[in-house]
Order: sequence, then structure tokens, then C-alpha cells
Amino acid sequence: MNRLSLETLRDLPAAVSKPAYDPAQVSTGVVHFGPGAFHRGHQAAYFDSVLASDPRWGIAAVSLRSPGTVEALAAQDGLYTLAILDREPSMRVIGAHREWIGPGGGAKVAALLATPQVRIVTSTVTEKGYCLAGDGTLDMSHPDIVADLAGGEPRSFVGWLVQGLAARRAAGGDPFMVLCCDNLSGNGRKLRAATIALAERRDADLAKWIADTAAFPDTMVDSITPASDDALYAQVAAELGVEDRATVQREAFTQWVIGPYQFADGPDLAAAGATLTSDVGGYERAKLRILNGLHSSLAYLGLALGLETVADAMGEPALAAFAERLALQDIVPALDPVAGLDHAGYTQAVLNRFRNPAIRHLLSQIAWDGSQKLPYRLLDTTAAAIRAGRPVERLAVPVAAWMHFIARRAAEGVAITDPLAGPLTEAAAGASPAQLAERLFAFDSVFRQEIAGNASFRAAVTGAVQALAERRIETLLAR
Ligand code: CS2
Repeated sequence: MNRLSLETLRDLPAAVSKPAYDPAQVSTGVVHFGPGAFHRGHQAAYFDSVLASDPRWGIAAVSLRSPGTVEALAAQDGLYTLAILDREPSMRVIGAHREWIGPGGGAKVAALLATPQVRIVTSTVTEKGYCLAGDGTLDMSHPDIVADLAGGEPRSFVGWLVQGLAARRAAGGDPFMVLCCDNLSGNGRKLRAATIALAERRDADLAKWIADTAAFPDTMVDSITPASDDALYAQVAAELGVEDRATVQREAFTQWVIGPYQFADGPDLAAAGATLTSDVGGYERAKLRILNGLHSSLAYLGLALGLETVADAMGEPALAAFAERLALQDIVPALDPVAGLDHAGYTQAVLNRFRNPAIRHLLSQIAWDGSQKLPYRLLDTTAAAIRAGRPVERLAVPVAAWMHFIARRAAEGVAITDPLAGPLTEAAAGASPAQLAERLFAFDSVFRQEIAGNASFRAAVTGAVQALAERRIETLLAR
């Protein structure tokens, strides 16, 4: 079967929507680090819409550690299909990527970051890709940061930002704007502080220049984008009549909320559907704690029940009802009101999205990197509940389910995906339920003192870990 390409694009069925611009006319204005499924399903679609009227915002996709996506894009002239799988499915070919750089392409990345026409750097490098410590500041002892401090070609994303900004300053140019598109609270603020902290080690004037001139707006990103799988490749090939190895699937819903920034003559992201607001923090907290908090809860509890996907978990009445109570009675009360956002309505909309039967979103995928995700997703809510004197028994359940997940994987000898996989597995191996809770509470990058030191929460988690070990999960879901 032929591959999707500029050549085969012309013959695609009429029902498939195609770029509303000539890809040959597009220039590179954005460098993106981490062109995984989420980027291709989310930001790239916004820039693809912008390109219809402004050809300056083509994307250079940078993936210096894994070649897969870049090779697939290269074989397809940068084109891929966004399969929107929802109540009304549709297929859209995206042509926003005009350059793609894989392992060994560091010199090219450095050159692009120094190019004045490149005015935006975006990132989806996952939570762990920012090399932050438990308190959200740059972890100076992280191996990639240690390597970057020693000089040479950057290893970390933050290292690339510092190098790129240094080159622009040296040339007397303007900084690029940085848009962090990962699920961290205060993502722009944290990345800005990390970049300045690393720059300071190199050159205090550079750090000051970055602080004074470079914009790092906070963003909230949202669209459920499961990893591409064989079923998707087959479905897209059947609908397009050509093979597409870079295709991605996502739900119809998509949201990109971007905090205030000054950026003359930039891309009109608002016209492409993004929301520009002064209260991105309110949206971000609601999304991280409600959507992502429930996602992680469903993942660890659903896996304990032997379920496979988010939709399966929502099909389990006791689990779905537990998730709804957790959101409405524990998570929402810990959120400050946000103008224009009804938290209860948002919760129902999220639960409805989770029921989307057209999407197979694996719980095991969401379970990745729990040590990085739990603090923003569930433990910020827990800290707020502790401070306000609200009960924490229900919040303890998903946290215990995470511990139980690690213990089960350790017992089965199956590796987990997590930057702390080694130490977590070691702590969990052979532990009794009480020891398991005790040992995992000692991971202070996950559990800050306010939480680890709270006797009620510790007792509730320990009891729930015990109940999970004894397969008394229904009693927990009844909470
Ligand atoms: C999910 C997110 O994998 C995960 O941890 O919770 O990727 C989630 O699907 C997105 O944040 C939705 O916008």
C-alpha cells in the first residue's frame, strides 16, 4: 500500500479534510520538542488552522532521543492524519510540520533556535522531561542537568532553551516565546524559573535578559489522545486508501488555554480556537485535579479490578459513582471559583468524555509516571483538604491504589514506567501493606511533609492499602 505523502494527498477521498494551504509555501516559525501523539493531536492542529491564513508558523519537530515519529514524518513529507474518534468520527490530514529532526540532529536544532524567524518554542516532553525537583524548581542534581552544567550539546530541554536564548542574545535579537504544553500546574512559570536558574549558572547577565524579555505564559492543554495502535493504523489505512505510520487519534473535544503574554505580530491562536485568559491558573487547576485526578484514580483502581480502558472503568457502576463523588465532594470543594467555569458542570462533561466508546484509552498508559503525576493530580487537593479540615478518607483511596499498583507489579516482576521505577519497586518488593504505605510515604518528591506528616491521611491510606491487598475493593469504592 502507498504511504501518505504530498503526492498521494491529492487522491485522498473527499471526506478526508486536507491542509487548507500549500505546504510548500510554509516557513518554520515554531520549534517543538517532543512530537508525540499529544502534540500531533493538539497543538499541531491549532497551528495547522493558523497556517490557512498565515504561512509563517510551520513547525520543526524535534525528537533527539527517539527516531520513530521523525522517521514516519520524513517518509510522509511531514503529513499525518488526525483521526477524531468520537460520536461523529472524522479524518483530517495535518501538514504543519515542515521540518523534522531526530537523534544526531543537535546542530540543526541549535541553528533553528538561533533563527530570528523561529519565534516560538513549544514542548510536550512529559512531566519528567523538565527535570524538576519535588518543590517544582530545577533539580540541579538531575543527571541531564549535571551534564548540561558541564557544557557541550544540551541533554535537557531546559538546556536547549538556555542555549537557544543565549544565541539570540549574542546576536542582538529577540528571545523566542516558550509555550509549555505539559500537565504541570503553573507550567510556564515553573519552566521560566528553571530556565533562569540554569542560565544563572552560566552567565548572570543572560539570566537577567531572559527574566526581563522572554515570555513563558502558563497554558492548560486538554484533549484525550491515546497512544496510536494497530487498530488505528488499520482504520486510517482503510479510510484513506494509503498507509499512515504517523497518524494519531483523539476525541473531538480540544482545549488550549493560554495565559496573558505580549507578543507582537504572533500567530492568531485565538482565531484557531485557543482561549486567551488572565486566569489560566483556574482552568489549569480544574483540569489537572478533576480530569487528570480522575484519570489517575480510574487507572489505578481500574487496574486493581482487572479492567483495561477508561471506558471500561466508567462502565463499572461502583467505580464510576466513586469517581463522581471524589470529584464533586473532594476535588471541587478544594478549587477556588473561576469566572466562566462551572466546576460541577465541567465534572459531568469530563465524565461524559471518559465514556466515549470510540476511544480505547488504556489505563496502563495513564498509570505511567505516577510519581510525577500524583502531586499535581491528587495531592494538591489532599493538601487543601487537610488545611481546610475536610475529610481525606476518599482521597486516600486512589493514592493507596497507586501504592498497590506498584506492589503488584513488583510482585509480578513487571517493570513500571516511572523515573523512580527502581527505588519504588525496591521499596515495594516483599512489603506488607503497612510497610508499603510507610516506605512509599518516605518518597518526599511525591509526598511533601504537609501530607506525609498528616496522621489521618496516613492512616486512611494504610487502611486502604490493606483493603486492596485483601481484595476488599468494593468497601473502598463505597466511601
Ligand atoms: C492522561 C492525560 O495519560 C495521562 O496521564 O491523564 O494524558 C490526559 O488524557 C490528557 O491530559 C487529557 O488532556
